[in-house]
Amino acid sequence: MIKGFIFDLDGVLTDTAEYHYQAWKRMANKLGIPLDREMNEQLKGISRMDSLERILAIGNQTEKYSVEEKEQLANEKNEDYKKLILSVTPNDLLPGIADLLADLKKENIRLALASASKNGPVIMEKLGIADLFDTVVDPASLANGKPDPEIFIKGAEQLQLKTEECVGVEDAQAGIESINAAGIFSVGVGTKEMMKNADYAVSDTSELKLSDILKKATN
Ligand code: B16
Ligand code: MG
Repeated sequence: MIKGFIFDLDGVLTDTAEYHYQAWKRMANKLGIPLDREMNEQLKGISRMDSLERILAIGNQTEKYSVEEKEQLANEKNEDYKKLILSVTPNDLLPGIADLLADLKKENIRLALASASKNGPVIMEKLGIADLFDTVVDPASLANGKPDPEIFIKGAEQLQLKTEECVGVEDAQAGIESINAAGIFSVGVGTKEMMKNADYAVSDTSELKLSDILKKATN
Protein backbone atom coordinates (compact mmCIF):
# COMPACT_ATOMS: atom_id res chain seq x y z
CA MET A 1 0.00 0.00 0.00
CA ILE A 2 1.30 3.45 -0.92
CA LYS A 3 1.62 5.67 2.16
CA GLY A 4 4.11 8.34 1.03
CA PHE A 5 5.05 10.51 -1.95
CA ILE A 6 8.58 11.89 -2.34
CA PHE A 7 8.84 14.87 -4.66
CA ASP A 8 11.61 16.53 -6.59
CA LEU A 9 11.19 20.32 -6.65
CA ASP A 10 12.55 21.99 -9.76
CA GLY A 11 10.59 20.78 -12.80
CA VAL A 12 7.94 18.95 -10.75
CA LEU A 13 6.43 21.34 -8.18
CA THR A 14 7.66 24.54 -9.84
CA ASP A 15 9.96 25.61 -12.63
CA THR A 16 12.97 27.30 -11.07
CA ALA A 17 15.21 26.09 -13.94
CA GLU A 18 14.76 29.45 -15.68
CA TYR A 19 16.15 31.32 -12.65
CA HIS A 20 19.05 28.87 -12.35
CA TYR A 21 19.71 29.49 -16.04
CA GLN A 22 19.69 33.27 -15.70
CA ALA A 23 22.06 33.19 -12.72
CA TRP A 24 24.43 30.65 -14.31
CA LYS A 25 24.40 32.56 -17.60
CA ARG A 26 25.50 35.74 -15.86
CA MET A 27 28.32 33.82 -14.17
CA ALA A 28 29.34 32.04 -17.41
CA ASN A 29 29.41 35.36 -19.30
CA LYS A 30 31.68 36.80 -16.64
CA LEU A 31 34.05 33.85 -17.13
CA GLY A 32 33.87 34.14 -20.94
CA ILE A 33 32.06 30.80 -21.30
CA PRO A 34 29.10 30.43 -23.69
CA LEU A 35 26.02 28.91 -22.03
CA ASP A 36 22.74 28.36 -23.87
CA ARG A 37 19.40 26.84 -22.91
CA GLU A 38 20.30 23.48 -24.41
CA MET A 39 23.41 23.22 -22.22
CA ASN A 40 21.29 24.34 -19.27
CA GLU A 41 19.18 21.18 -19.70
CA GLN A 42 22.25 19.20 -18.56
CA LEU A 43 22.27 21.13 -15.28
CA LYS A 44 18.77 20.09 -14.19
CA GLY A 45 18.77 18.03 -11.00
CA ILE A 46 22.55 18.42 -10.67
CA SER A 47 24.03 20.00 -7.50
CA ARG A 48 25.38 23.56 -7.47
CA MET A 49 29.07 22.55 -7.46
CA ASP A 50 28.55 19.86 -10.11
CA SER A 51 26.75 22.46 -12.26
CA LEU A 52 29.70 24.84 -11.93
CA GLU A 53 32.13 22.04 -12.89
CA ARG A 54 30.08 21.30 -16.02
CA ILE A 55 30.08 24.97 -17.02
CA LEU A 56 33.84 25.27 -16.44
CA ALA A 57 34.34 22.10 -18.53
CA ILE A 58 32.45 23.73 -21.44
CA GLY A 59 35.00 26.58 -21.33
CA ASN A 60 37.99 24.23 -20.77
CA GLN A 61 38.55 26.05 -17.47
CA THR A 62 38.36 23.12 -15.06
CA GLU A 63 41.97 23.56 -13.91
CA LYS A 64 41.90 27.35 -13.87
CA TYR A 65 40.40 27.85 -10.39
CA SER A 66 41.26 26.59 -6.90
CA VAL A 67 38.65 24.86 -4.72
CA GLU A 68 38.22 28.11 -2.76
CA GLU A 69 37.75 30.13 -5.95
CA LYS A 70 35.16 27.61 -7.20
CA GLU A 71 33.28 27.91 -3.91
CA GLN A 72 33.36 31.69 -4.30
CA LEU A 73 31.95 31.44 -7.86
CA ALA A 74 29.19 29.05 -6.73
CA ASN A 75 28.31 31.42 -3.86
CA GLU A 76 28.13 34.36 -6.22
CA LYS A 77 25.74 32.47 -8.49
CA ASN A 78 23.62 31.53 -5.49
CA GLU A 79 23.37 35.13 -4.28
CA ASP A 80 22.08 36.09 -7.74
CA TYR A 81 19.68 33.13 -7.75
CA LYS A 82 18.32 34.04 -4.28
CA LYS A 83 17.43 37.51 -5.57
CA LEU A 84 15.58 35.97 -8.53
CA ILE A 85 13.51 33.56 -6.41
CA LEU A 86 12.22 36.43 -4.24
CA SER A 87 9.49 36.86 -6.87
CA VAL A 88 8.17 33.25 -6.53
CA THR A 89 4.49 33.06 -5.43
CA PRO A 90 1.84 30.28 -5.16
CA ASN A 91 0.99 31.12 -8.80
CA ASP A 92 4.30 29.52 -9.73
CA LEU A 93 3.13 26.03 -8.78
CA LEU A 94 3.16 23.99 -12.00
CA PRO A 95 -0.25 23.05 -13.49
CA GLY A 96 -2.11 20.33 -11.57
CA ILE A 97 0.23 20.35 -8.56
CA ALA A 98 -2.09 22.19 -6.16
CA ASP A 99 -4.86 19.64 -6.86
CA LEU A 100 -2.49 16.69 -6.60
CA LEU A 101 -1.16 17.86 -3.21
CA ALA A 102 -4.73 18.46 -1.96
CA ASP A 103 -5.75 14.93 -3.06
CA LEU A 104 -2.70 13.43 -1.33
CA LYS A 105 -3.54 15.22 1.93
CA LYS A 106 -7.17 14.03 1.68
CA GLU A 107 -5.88 10.44 1.50
CA ASN A 108 -3.51 11.03 4.46
CA ILE A 109 -0.53 10.21 2.28
CA ARG A 110 2.69 11.58 3.80
CA LEU A 111 4.87 13.96 1.77
CA ALA A 112 8.63 14.44 1.53
CA LEU A 113 10.84 16.70 -0.54
CA ALA A 114 13.93 15.18 -2.20
CA SER A 115 15.49 18.12 -4.02
CA ALA A 116 19.16 18.75 -4.73
CA SER A 117 18.47 22.42 -4.02
CA LYS A 118 19.69 23.95 -0.77
CA ASN A 119 17.11 26.70 -1.45
CA GLY A 120 14.27 24.13 -1.39
CA PRO A 121 12.73 25.16 2.00
CA VAL A 122 12.64 28.88 1.03
CA ILE A 123 11.02 28.12 -2.33
CA MET A 124 8.41 25.85 -0.64
CA GLU A 125 7.52 28.72 1.72
CA LYS A 126 7.16 31.12 -1.22
CA LEU A 127 4.99 28.58 -3.06
CA GLY A 128 2.77 28.30 0.05
CA ILE A 129 3.19 24.50 0.31
CA ALA A 130 5.78 24.16 3.10
CA ASP A 131 3.13 23.18 5.70
CA LEU A 132 1.81 20.35 3.52
CA PHE A 133 5.13 18.51 3.65
CA ASP A 134 6.02 16.22 6.55
CA THR A 135 9.77 16.31 5.91
CA VAL A 136 12.53 17.69 3.68
CA VAL A 137 15.75 15.78 2.96
CA ASP A 138 18.70 18.11 3.60
CA PRO A 139 20.84 17.93 0.44
CA ALA A 140 23.87 19.06 2.49
CA SER A 141 23.61 15.79 4.45
CA LEU A 142 24.14 13.61 1.37
CA ALA A 143 27.35 11.80 0.48
CA ASN A 144 26.17 11.37 -3.13
CA GLY A 145 23.75 13.30 -5.34
CA LYS A 146 21.26 11.91 -7.87
CA PRO A 147 21.50 9.39 -9.64
CA ASP A 148 22.65 7.79 -6.37
CA PRO A 149 19.55 6.48 -4.49
CA GLU A 150 20.61 8.10 -1.17
CA ILE A 151 18.27 11.13 -1.31
CA PHE A 152 15.14 9.02 -1.99
CA ILE A 153 16.11 6.34 0.55
CA LYS A 154 16.50 9.12 3.14
CA GLY A 155 13.14 10.57 2.08
CA ALA A 156 11.43 7.22 2.82
CA GLU A 157 13.34 6.88 6.12
CA GLN A 158 12.33 10.39 7.22
CA LEU A 159 8.71 9.51 6.42
CA GLN A 160 9.22 6.35 8.51
CA LEU A 161 8.07 4.25 5.58
CA LYS A 162 9.51 1.34 3.61
CA THR A 163 10.67 2.26 0.11
CA GLU A 164 8.00 -0.02 -1.39
CA GLU A 165 5.35 2.06 0.39
CA CYS A 166 6.49 5.21 -1.47
CA VAL A 167 6.16 6.86 -4.87
CA GLY A 168 8.88 9.21 -6.18
CA VAL A 169 8.18 11.98 -8.71
CA GLU A 170 10.95 13.42 -10.92
CA ASP A 171 11.59 15.32 -14.14
CA ALA A 172 15.31 14.51 -14.60
CA GLN A 173 16.79 11.27 -15.90
CA ALA A 174 19.29 11.23 -13.02
CA GLY A 175 16.33 11.57 -10.65
CA ILE A 176 14.45 8.62 -12.16
CA GLU A 177 17.59 6.49 -11.85
CA SER A 178 17.87 7.56 -8.21
CA ILE A 179 14.23 6.58 -7.46
CA ASN A 180 14.54 3.24 -9.28
CA ALA A 181 17.79 2.36 -7.49
CA ALA A 182 16.05 3.12 -4.17
CA GLY A 183 13.39 0.50 -4.98
CA ILE A 184 10.67 3.16 -5.10
CA PHE A 185 7.91 3.35 -7.75
CA SER A 186 9.05 6.09 -10.16
CA VAL A 187 6.78 8.65 -11.79
CA GLY A 188 8.42 10.75 -14.52
CA VAL A 189 7.37 14.09 -15.98
CA GLY A 190 8.79 14.65 -19.45
CA THR A 191 9.08 13.25 -22.95
CA LYS A 192 8.72 9.48 -23.54
CA GLU A 193 12.37 9.36 -24.58
CA MET A 194 13.68 11.19 -21.48
CA MET A 195 11.38 9.25 -19.12
CA LYS A 196 11.84 5.81 -20.69
CA ASN A 197 13.12 4.32 -17.42
CA ALA A 198 10.23 5.61 -15.30
CA ASP A 199 7.68 3.05 -14.03
CA TYR A 200 4.97 5.50 -15.12
CA ALA A 201 5.44 8.66 -17.18
CA VAL A 202 3.32 11.69 -18.09
CA SER A 203 4.29 14.48 -20.45
CA ASP A 204 3.09 17.32 -18.24
CA THR A 205 2.41 17.93 -14.52
CA SER A 206 -1.27 18.59 -15.35
CA GLU A 207 -1.52 14.85 -16.11
CA LEU A 208 -0.38 13.82 -12.62
CA LYS A 209 -3.61 12.36 -11.19
CA LEU A 210 -3.48 10.59 -7.83
CA SER A 211 -5.95 7.84 -8.80
CA ASP A 212 -3.98 6.99 -11.98
CA ILE A 213 -0.65 6.91 -10.13
CA LEU A 214 -1.99 4.71 -7.30
CA LYS A 215 -3.53 2.31 -9.84
CA LYS A 216 -0.17 1.94 -11.64
CA ALA A 217 1.86 1.73 -8.43
CA THR A 218 -0.25 -1.01 -6.89
CA ASN A 219 -0.64 -3.10 -10.04
P1 B16 B 1 20.78 25.06 -5.38
P2 B16 B 1 15.87 19.67 -8.09
C1 B16 B 1 18.05 21.18 -8.55
O1 B16 B 1 16.72 21.07 -8.08
C2 B16 B 1 18.07 21.98 -9.84
O2 B16 B 1 17.38 21.28 -10.87
C3 B16 B 1 19.49 22.21 -10.29
O3 B16 B 1 19.53 22.97 -11.48
C4 B16 B 1 20.27 22.92 -9.16
O4 B16 B 1 21.63 23.11 -9.52
C5 B16 B 1 20.17 22.09 -7.89
O5 B16 B 1 18.80 21.89 -7.56
C6 B16 B 1 20.88 22.76 -6.72
O6 B16 B 1 20.22 23.96 -6.41
O7 B16 B 1 21.91 25.78 -6.08
O8 B16 B 1 19.57 25.93 -5.13
O9 B16 B 1 21.25 24.33 -4.15
O10 B16 B 1 15.49 19.39 -9.51
O11 B16 B 1 16.72 18.59 -7.45
O12 B16 B 1 14.69 20.05 -7.22
MG1 MG C 1 14.04 18.38 -11.08
